[in-house]
Amino acid sequence: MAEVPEVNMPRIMLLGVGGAGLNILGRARALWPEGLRLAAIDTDAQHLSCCGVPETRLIGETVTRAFSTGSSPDLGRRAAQSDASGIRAMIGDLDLLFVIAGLGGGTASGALPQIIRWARADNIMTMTFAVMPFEFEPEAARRHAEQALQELRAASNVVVPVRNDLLAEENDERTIQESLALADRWILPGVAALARIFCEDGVINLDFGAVGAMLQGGEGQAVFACTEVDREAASGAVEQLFRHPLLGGDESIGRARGGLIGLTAGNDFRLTELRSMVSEWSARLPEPAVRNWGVSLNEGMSARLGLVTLLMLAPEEEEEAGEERQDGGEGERRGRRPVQIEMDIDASPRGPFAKLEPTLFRGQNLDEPTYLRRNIRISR
Ligand SMILES: Nc1nc2c(ncn2[C@@H]2O[C@H](COP(=O)(O)OP(=O)(O)OP(=O)(O)O)[C@@H](O)[C@H]2O)c(=O)[nH]1
Ligand SMILES: [Mg+2]
Repeated sequence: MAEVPEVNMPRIMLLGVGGAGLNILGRARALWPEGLRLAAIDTDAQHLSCCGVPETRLIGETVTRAFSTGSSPDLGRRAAQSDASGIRAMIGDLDLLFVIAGLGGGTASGALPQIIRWARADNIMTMTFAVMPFEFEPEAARRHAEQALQELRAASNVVVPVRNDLLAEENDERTIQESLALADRWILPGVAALARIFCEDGVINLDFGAVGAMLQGGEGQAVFACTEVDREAASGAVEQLFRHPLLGGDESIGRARGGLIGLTAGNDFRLTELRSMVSEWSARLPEPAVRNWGVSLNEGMSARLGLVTLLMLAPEEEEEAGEERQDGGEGERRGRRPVQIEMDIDASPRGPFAKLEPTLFRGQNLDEPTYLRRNIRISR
């Protein structure tokens, strides 16, 4: 009789990069599923030493002398490059790398895009949760964050920008640390639930192969939200999830090319409940989005129900481009709208040569501008 191969769970790591990444991972130790490898990378030795994450890696000691980069993405990038082999060895055997980082400082903004590129080169799928700075932070922080986000989008399978402004409550009396901790509470349960559905032996795990295919096809843009309700309020839970500000409303939901939903429930969760929630979620996605779902059962959740959804989005411009897409290169592959607007040029065919004999060559009049002869539209 043929031997049944051992069941392989995907090898997953949750990595915090830079100060915010370390804080977020450290703050919620109780949430992380058993068996999930937790790791942290930073340039700041002191922060690493007290973050409470089991596996830590100090990078760029020769670049920043074990201090932070002082908000310099350039130093962050150099710090990563100076420790390339160590970082690659740390992540090298993974199937999926979840990353949490705050963009806008120097370490994560500079080092993370580089780390993600190495992961991709080693065929590791990546899912990055990128906390974006508050509006009130310095202009340079927001600029560095946007730049890093673009680089991450180009390199990652999935990048979920999580805007701090959307997370923190306004006009309250909390300290900065309390507000950040509160903001983190919006991100953490969702990331933890996703990780659990991938790596715990749940009743119905997400099919890693199917999700992998969906992520591989990703073009970097994604949104994500989670919610938890009383079991009795379960009928409104999917609607509540879709109203979550992090999903960005109907416009962004309408751009979903693929999605997954993960449910966390008690052991007495019924099949009919599951069916109705998955159908309701599924009906909200446009065709022909790929749909994946998984359930994780958990003693402690008998009176509650947790929902997390991740939607992979088509780039914003694509719909506007419609069938006019004609650049045929990288822009087309990634669905960007080609900039192809006709310039308002005086199109008198022969211009100053109008009174002369035409210069004919292989049937073409060379006195006419090439763009007219070949019917080329010139972009502005
Ligand atoms: N939600 C949340 N956001 C944070 C937290 N700490 C920092 N941030 C955000 O993350 C951004 C980047 O800050 P850090 O993570 O400290 O920066 P870094 O990557 O360590 O870079 P350097 O310290 O400059 O080398 C900040 O601009 C904040 O918007 C946190 O604990 N929670
Ligand atoms: Mg730092």
